[in-house]
Amino acid sequence: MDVNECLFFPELCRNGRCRNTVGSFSCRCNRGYAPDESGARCLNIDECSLAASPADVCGANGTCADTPGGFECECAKGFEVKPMAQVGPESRIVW
Ligand SMILES: [Ca+2]
Repeated sequence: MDVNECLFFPELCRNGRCRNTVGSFSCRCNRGYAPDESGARCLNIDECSLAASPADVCGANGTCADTPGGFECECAKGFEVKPMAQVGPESRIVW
């Protein structure tokens, strides 16, 4: 019989959605979160450290600040924030 891991372990897929599958489960992480090594939790993506230089994220006139599930650009005086793409991968694990 299949066990619904999602109901059995409420901590699964924190910051994401747990989906029961036959014999396993999968996490669908919220936007801005990526699965950890086990695939059972979703961790905040540090967008600022993904780029070679924080200036690549927010430009030369902005300062990147990582936030849970996203990031913010603090702009130098006279500059505005422009919307950017977000990262939201999906993971599956099999037991
Ligand atoms: Ca983040």
